[in-house]
Order: sequence, then structure tokens, then C-alpha cells
Amino acid sequence: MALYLGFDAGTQSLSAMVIEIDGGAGADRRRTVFEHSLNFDRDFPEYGTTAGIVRGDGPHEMLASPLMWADALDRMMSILASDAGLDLGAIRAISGAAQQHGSVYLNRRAREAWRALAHDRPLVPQLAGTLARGLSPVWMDESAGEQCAAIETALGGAEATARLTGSRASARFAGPQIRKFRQTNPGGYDATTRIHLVSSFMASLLIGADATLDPGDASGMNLMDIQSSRWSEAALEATAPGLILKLPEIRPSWTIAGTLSRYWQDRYAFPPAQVVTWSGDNPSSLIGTGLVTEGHLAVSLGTSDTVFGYTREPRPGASHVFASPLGGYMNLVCFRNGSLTRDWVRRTHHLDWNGFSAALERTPAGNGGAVMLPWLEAEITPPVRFSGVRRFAYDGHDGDHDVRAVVEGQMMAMANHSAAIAGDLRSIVATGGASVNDPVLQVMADVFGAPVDRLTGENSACLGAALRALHADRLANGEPLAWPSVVKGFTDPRQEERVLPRAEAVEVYRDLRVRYAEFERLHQHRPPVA
Ligand code: XUL
Repeated sequence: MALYLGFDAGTQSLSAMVIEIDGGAGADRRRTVFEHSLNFDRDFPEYGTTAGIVRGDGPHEMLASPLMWADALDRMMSILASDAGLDLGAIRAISGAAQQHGSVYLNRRAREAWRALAHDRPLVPQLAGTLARGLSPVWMDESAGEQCAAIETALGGAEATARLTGSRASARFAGPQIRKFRQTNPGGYDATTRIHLVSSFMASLLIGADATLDPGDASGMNLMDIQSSRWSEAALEATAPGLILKLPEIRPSWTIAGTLSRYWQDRYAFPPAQVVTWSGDNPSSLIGTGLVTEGHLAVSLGTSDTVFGYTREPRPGASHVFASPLGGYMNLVCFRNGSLTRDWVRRTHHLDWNGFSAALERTPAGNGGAVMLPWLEAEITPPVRFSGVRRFAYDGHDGDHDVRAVVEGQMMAMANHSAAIAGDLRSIVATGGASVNDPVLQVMADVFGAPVDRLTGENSACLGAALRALHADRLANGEPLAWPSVVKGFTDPRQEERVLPRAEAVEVYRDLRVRYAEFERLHQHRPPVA
């Protein structure tokens, strides 16, 4: 029997999952034996976050303390060791997923501090003085717009930047954020000896040394050559001087970054397990949703909503092409107004989630012409700077219409903007918090015109991390498992719960999607009417 531990360092919480694999590659027993989440706002109030972030001084600045993530890791390791009833010695490998794009700035003291950690003291006080920047910009930070323009100009335009790095310059990506840091705090930049992504920072804390970065997460920086999975000299030069010396090495996703450090072994009696290079939450979800072949999309309904799919070749037209942790590519479209916007509508009308579902059930496909552009916050796709929802053909007082309008608006935006990556779409896998809601999935099936499956588990990024640990451990031991065998038993859809598209509704949305795209185009660059 072997155990594999996966983490997900998300925007609002740190989760852990342990899977058990009993027997060989064939008829083995596979199950999840532990799952737990720590919520940053609730469990770490001393960091003063709201939904996992703190606002910076400038507009669109969204930050979080790396020490909060470290604190959560320490507490989770303690829970795993004492409250989970696990045979700790059976943990063979550990990996993780993290919110993408966030960058952590360390000074020259960090490496020494990690090496010298005393096991009888908590982690965070021992990291004092190791950060060259106290707060990290996270993926919700849209404040590096100017830097994006400068980088794209240096690289020959937006399209050339996308061809080289997989994405146009994006304000939330680490490259533009690094350029901004250098411009606004040159002393801080000079004092920075290492810039990690959240994923490689967390892996570094586990091994007590600088961890490598995987191509899946590195491709979310506007710094990696998407064809070769190496740092692009041109992109580095367009971003900040001397950057190459500050970045971790990029290694294949299945690389063993190191061994769990003595700190964790001595502090909580963990074994010297292998720590596999962490990845981003979306690349990890590709595995955790079982999307290891073409023709399927995953729609993840989380803090951000994302639509993604695996392809052997990059799919032009995707807003982001990332390297996939299975090899090949992951094409992704990200929407910032996800669960927080659904939740805002729900709260506005004093509904619980059952009430939200009932409202959807009471209203017809197409909502009698009532349409919402759900841009409560500045939006990533399409790029919208002026926040504020826009309502058409209704005023928002009626809760039923408002609920349907937010869900339909989100689904139409997702279907329209992912059309280029959907290809010959056979099915969708829905994940994330809101995927438990049947009426939401019915709107999804009708708008996309494809059957929607749901996974048994909720946290596909965390599951993906545990499965990546299994894959890398088998590979390192000369017993490689093909990806369909890695995910088998964990990501099989529940056929009996499949949600089928309804022909009449699909017809309604065929026209409405065209109108919705027109609304987007007209209002994207205009502030909302008060
Ligand atoms: C993807 C993105 C978000 C974060 C959320 O490009 O910005 O999905 O990864 O954690």
C-alpha cells in the first residue's frame, strides 16, 4: 500500500488530499483517504485577508502574504500528522498545485533560513527577514497594464508575444508584475535573489531548498518560450535586467524536486518522501479532471471560472496556451468574475444556494430577453477595466431574472470565448464549488450544446497534485504508468448523473450567444451607466 499526498494552495484556502494505491497497476484498489481545507480568512485572521487577498494602495492591486501560505502549510502538515489517522510512513511522494501567476520575492537569507530550520519551532517566525517583498501580487492583480504594453512593444506586438510565450502580455502574469516591481522599487528588485511562483515557493518550503518550476506553471509568466519550455532570452530582456539569475530552473513536470526536508521529518515524523515539482492549479486540474485526451473541455467554477482542454498541438485562438504537465499543451480561457459574482447576486436577493437553484428552475432558457454582462470586478476575458455589472432589458430587482442572467451571462461568455479550443467537443467535465448545482449544469449543457459530466470529488487541482505524485514516483522507480492508468478510478465521470443538452434550449442559445458577443463588444470599453 502506498500513499500520495497532494496540496492545492488556492486563492482562498490551502487544501490537502491523500490517495491510497493498493496493489499493482492493473486491478489495484484506489481511493481517497483524506481531504481537508484551511480557509485563509477564517483560520488565519491575523493576515487580514478578504477572500484570501488584501488590497494594495494602487487601484487593481491584489496581494497576499507568502508567510500566510507558509503558516497554512505548517498547520496542514500538523493536521496530516496528528489528526488524519494516516500511516505516515506509507507516504511515498508529495506534490502540489497553486494559484497561478503569483510571484514571491526572496532575498539572499532565504536559502540559509530554509536549511537551518529548527524542528521544535513553527515555520513562519523562522522565515522572518527572508522576503524581499512582504506581499506578493496574485492572479487577481490587474495593475501591470502599462508594463504589458511595454513588453509587447519590445517583443514585436501582442500576437508575437502570444506566439513566443503562449499568451499576450497579461497584467496578472509574473513577467509584467516583475517589470512593475523593478520600476516601482528598484532597491527591492536588486535585493531579490530568487523569484518563485507560488507553486515553486511552496515546494521549496517542503524540501528546504530552491525547488524547480514546471513548464505548466512557468508558461503563465510571459517569460517562457512555449515551444521549447525554456526561458526566452528576448522575453527576459523585455522584462527586467539580470532576471535570468533570479529565476528557478524549469524542469519537466514529473521531476523530483527533492526529498521532504529534515524539518518536516523531525517536526511531525513524516518519512523522507519524494517531493515532485509542483504545478499551477489549472495544469494540475487537467489531470485531476481526467482530461488526458483531446475532444473534451473542463469548466471549472471556482473563484475564477476557467475553461480548458488538452491538445497535442497548441490551439491558436485560446487566450492562454500553457504547457501541459502531461506533455503537449493546455489551452485555457480565464474569467475573473466567477463564484464571487454568483455569490454577490445570491446575497443581493437574500437567497441560499437552494433558493438560487430554484430561481434557475423557475426561469426559461433565454430569460425572456434579460441579459447580464457579469463584470462585478474588472474582467480578464474579455479585457474590461471598468468594473460593474451591466443589465439589459431588466432592472435587477427581480431575483429570479437576476440569478438566471448571471449564470447565462457567464456560460455564454465561456462558450463563446472557448469556441476556438473546443474543437470537436464530445463532452464537458464540470468541476469546482458551483458544479454541485444541477440547474447551473443544465444551463452549461444547453449553452455549450454538449453533455456535462461531474466528477466525484470537488478539488480537481488537489487530486491532480496527488496523481502527479503517483505518476512521478512510478516513473522514478522504473515502473511508468500511462496517464489513462494514472487517473483511472479517480476521475471516472458518474454516467448516471450526466446532464444532457435540451435541443430547444440549445436553439435559443445559438442566437442569444451571437447577441451576447455583440453586447460584450459594445460595452467592453465603456464604464457602466450608473
Ligand atoms: C488562470 C488564472 C486563475 C488562477 C486561479 O490563468 O489566473 O485560474 O490560477 O487560481
